[in-house]
Amino acid sequence: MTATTDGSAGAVGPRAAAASETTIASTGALDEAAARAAERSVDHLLGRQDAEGWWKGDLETNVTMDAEDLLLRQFLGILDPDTTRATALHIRGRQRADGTWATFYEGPGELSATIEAYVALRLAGDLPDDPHMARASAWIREHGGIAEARVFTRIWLALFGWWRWDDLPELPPELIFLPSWFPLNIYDFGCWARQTIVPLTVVSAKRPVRPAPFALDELHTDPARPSPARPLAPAFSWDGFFQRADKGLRFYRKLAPRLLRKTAMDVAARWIVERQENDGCWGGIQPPAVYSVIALHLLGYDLQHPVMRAGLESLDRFAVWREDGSRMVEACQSPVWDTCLATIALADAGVRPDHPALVKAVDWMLGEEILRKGDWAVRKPRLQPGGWAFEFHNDNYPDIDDTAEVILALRRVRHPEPERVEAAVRRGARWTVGMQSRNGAWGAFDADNTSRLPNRLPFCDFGEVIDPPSADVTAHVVEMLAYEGKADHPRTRRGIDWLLAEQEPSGAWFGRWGVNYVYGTGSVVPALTAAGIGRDHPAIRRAVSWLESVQNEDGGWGEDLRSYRKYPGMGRGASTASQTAWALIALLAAGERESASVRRGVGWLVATQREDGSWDEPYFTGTGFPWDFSINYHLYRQVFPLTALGRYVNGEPVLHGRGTG
Ligand code: R01
Repeated sequence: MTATTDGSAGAVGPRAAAASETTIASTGALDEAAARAAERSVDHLLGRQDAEGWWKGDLETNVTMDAEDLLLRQFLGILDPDTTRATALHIRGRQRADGTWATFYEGPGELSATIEAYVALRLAGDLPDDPHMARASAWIREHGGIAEARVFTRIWLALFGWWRWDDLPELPPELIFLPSWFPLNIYDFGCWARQTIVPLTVVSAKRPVRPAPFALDELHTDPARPSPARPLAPAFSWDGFFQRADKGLRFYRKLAPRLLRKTAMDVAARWIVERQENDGCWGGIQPPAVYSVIALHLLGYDLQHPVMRAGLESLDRFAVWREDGSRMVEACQSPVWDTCLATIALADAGVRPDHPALVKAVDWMLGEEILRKGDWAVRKPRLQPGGWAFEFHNDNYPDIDDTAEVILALRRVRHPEPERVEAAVRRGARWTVGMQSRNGAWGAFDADNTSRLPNRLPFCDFGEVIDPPSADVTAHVVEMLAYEGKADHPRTRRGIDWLLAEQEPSGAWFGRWGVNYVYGTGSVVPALTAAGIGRDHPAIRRAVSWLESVQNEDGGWGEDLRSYRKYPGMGRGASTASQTAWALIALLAAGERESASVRRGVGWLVATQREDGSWDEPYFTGTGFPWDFSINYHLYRQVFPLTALGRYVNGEPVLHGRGTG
């Protein structure tokens, strides 16, 4: 359990408006104010480094994490009053006036999250007639009730008999037998979905029901008929095909040879146990850990088994206990990502390359290097390991985004053992290049994870389940290779060509792992210019025009998650510190330092900084899955503004390692 280190309340609007008046008086005054703001931000960030050398901000998602944590504990019979009370306090605090819960700040009410939160509060003892509960259940019924919720939600309810297993899509454990060349084998799923689905095949084959402590009739539109039949899609559409396949699998379920099914579940159990991390978790993320614990439990692992004990203890470590007595469950933890971004930001701000804090950060990052193969080797069996994951413990799933940014960070520090750094960078860069997909770009965890079939499964009605190359990850790799002096390498050129082809007609790039076009564009422009694409190249000019066209009146930039849903939302939303910083980082890379747009943006950052050198950011600017799963990374509001201000004050990054630009 960790204590929270930051608050996140409050809006920045009024102060932002004041900014435009004060900052623009003269360039000299703005430059001075920016330098002072950067200094304050450096002090703030240095003060938040852990003694071991890492940084980590809270990773805030939504109340389904908290609700599922309680449901898991209820299912296993280990729910304790303290956890229940503190979790309920957090969930109640996130409910909105209309009775709903959203999956991001100021987002619309979301049916599945609202159902899960409601059920968790009932577990905590809140009554259906309590006003806040009645508001929620009325809203749920108006929106179709449990029948309209996502598959995950209905699985959770089926575990307690609140939903029928028969009314869920089949997910046969025999899936584990499909070889990696066969369509729809588990390696066609993105690693986060793969780790979730394998244990869920066991759960859905076992169909356990543990008696619920109360009924949930109030969440069905019609308690007598809980599952209206849905019409089938045409037979020769993909949806129609998979709907009929699902019916076929129901039939198969009754005939499945006992031994085959048992063997499949044994193989799945071994697959799961082999992937448990040293700290007891799975993949460093909460959902696979939750489902793995349930699956193994159903296969006879009792709660005292070392695998189970370690798994349950790891789940406790996802909880953040806050000063107000509430408890928030993180979906995962971001120490490697936060540490490389903080290192880059401090270096951008002019902190000495041999500053003890930076050397310590590098020491810690070097210790996190992953030197064994993981699931990625299924697609790249001859590639040698060497890379970084996002979390403390996730050796099986290093990712390309973290590896690229860690290398960029390592190169900014003068470490007393340069050969050690050099060797780690070489391994990481070679692994990254080896993970390039056939189209010349990079996904986050795997090469060529591009099959569209997983998305078609009736089971997969939530989130992204594949990991195709994206512009943001590809940009980070291109930027890293450019700083390694490899801008002209044919592999880098293919990445650059892919990026140029991927630019939208508007001039922006899509943001897969950050919200949204501001993140994509903020990632790609600095990469292209680092790789030698001229500042007057049409692609760069179009990106600059687009960024300027979406700048807010107050001088900042903001983009709402609705941009993932409808076109006019592109680049539009209340100004935030991280998104303003991304736009500025791109504009500075494009040579726009002296433009009015940059000065207004810098002015916004200066004016919205708090006394202690930090920024506030209630809005979610991180993306787990576009629209469905959003992340508020609590350190984004500190590291990205510092990089932007640092580059405004000191110019573009200067390397202290071997690489030449
Ligand atoms: C989840 C889930 O909770 C989850 C949690 C974290 C991630 C993926 C990638 C990265 C790394 C970090 C976190 N970088 C590429 C991002 C850099 C900015 C994904 C998912 C929810 C539902 C299901 C995540 Br189903 C499975 C997992």
